[in-house]
Amino acid sequence: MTTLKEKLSEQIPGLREDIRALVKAHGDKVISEVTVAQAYGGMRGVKAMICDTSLVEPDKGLIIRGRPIGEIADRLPEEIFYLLLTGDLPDEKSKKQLQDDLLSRRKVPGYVWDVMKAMPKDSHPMCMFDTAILVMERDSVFRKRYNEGMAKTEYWEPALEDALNLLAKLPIVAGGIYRMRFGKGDPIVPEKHKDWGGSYAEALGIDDPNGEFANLIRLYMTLHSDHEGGNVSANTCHTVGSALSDPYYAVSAGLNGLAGPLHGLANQECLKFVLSVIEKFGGVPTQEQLVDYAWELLNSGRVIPGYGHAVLRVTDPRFTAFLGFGKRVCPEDPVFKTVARMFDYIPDVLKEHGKAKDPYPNVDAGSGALLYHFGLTEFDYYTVLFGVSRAMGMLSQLVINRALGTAITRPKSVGTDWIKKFVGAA
Ligand code: NMX
Ligand code: MLT
Repeated sequence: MTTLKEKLSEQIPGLREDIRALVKAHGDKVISEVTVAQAYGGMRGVKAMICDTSLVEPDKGLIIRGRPIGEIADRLPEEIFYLLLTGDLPDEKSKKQLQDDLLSRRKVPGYVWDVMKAMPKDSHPMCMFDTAILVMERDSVFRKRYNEGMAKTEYWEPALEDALNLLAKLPIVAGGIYRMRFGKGDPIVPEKHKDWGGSYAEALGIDDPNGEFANLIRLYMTLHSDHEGGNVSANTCHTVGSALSDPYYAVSAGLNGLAGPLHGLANQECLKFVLSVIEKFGGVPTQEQLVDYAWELLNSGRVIPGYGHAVLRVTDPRFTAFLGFGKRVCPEDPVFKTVARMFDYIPDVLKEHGKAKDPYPNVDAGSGALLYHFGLTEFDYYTVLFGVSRAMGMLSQLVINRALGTAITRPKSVGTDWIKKFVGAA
């Protein structure tokens, strides 16, 4: 049995030396160049940051520490967290130790609930979630130790403490926000499930007679855990953390980015779209109805939520995993059937439209239909689920960055006048 901390303590000196030697020997090699279009276009494709937890291959999708997500989708999310951090899946004893550790840290301070109750009743659940994380910042071990004075080589240890404390509390906080915001009752302290994902399912308080809802939440947590370093939430978290702002500040900041409709909020937008289609046509739409409606949306200058990706050029394997779950658990559900039908026809519409570089579904295209099937119908909440899971990726990247002494992020910006002069434009 090796605890996360023991394993990291063993690995970190070697990793530091490895990178030091790599930069010393090859620091002047060019790995990327930037065109004017990329500078104006969200830096798409520019290789200018390091992330060792996972990689997104355009033709394969998410690969966590060398393992394609489709091959590890049945693993518990806490196993994935261990994998993200260390590069290995935990053995049974190490997994149990991590689960027990998280259980022992999960008590949510009472002031969090006071703040949540004081927020306007129509606050977006993501705003509540990000705020809850931010108010817990007062408990940051990293900030306390930094103020006391610690060596750079020690940064990762309190960062890991914060990561474990935060991760342990997130399912309870997020479950409580769901219940509070949508009038479901007081927050629940889970008793039945001892694993992290199962505890979250229980904290939501959704009726789960055969355990499939808990299975869905476990799968959801595993699939959304990480997506390399350049996506908006990870990149934001990375930048904020690089200033040595503690993990509470950094994760809350990253999640504010996840709350945008082009990023994590696409899951709520997608279900809204699916439901609007069903309402418009009085049931699961035919191919013709679906295609016409998609064109109507595109012609009015709107995006089809859940489709397209900045990196992927194939069907997102995370979508495929959700589709497989739906086929097994609720193949006849009209909302799920509509999602599956969209998958049959929307890619061709987007290809014909010709704008989106990736006409295929991403992770957000199918997840909402499954949550809806189990009675989690308040789709304003869906991005919080994404956020609880993505905290695993952001936190593991943060801990590794503090261990490796990653520099403060500070790229150079230039103005449009500079670009014009540079390219010789009039
Ligand atoms: N529907 C309609 N148009 C689209 C779509 C789509 N699903 N995807 C891309 N386009 C358009 C895009 O708006 C852009 O138009 P314009 O030239 O007028 O600005 C053009 O196609 C080229 O964009 P791409 O280079 O293909 O995409 P980009 O890398 O800029 O953006 C997304 C990627 C994911 C932001 C984009 O595909 C999108 O807006 N998708 C819908 C929202 C969504 O599902 N987001 C979730 C992403 C996953 N996540 O969980 O974060
Ligand atoms: C993600 O999971 O973060 C999204 O697919 C967006 C991205 O990778 O850019």
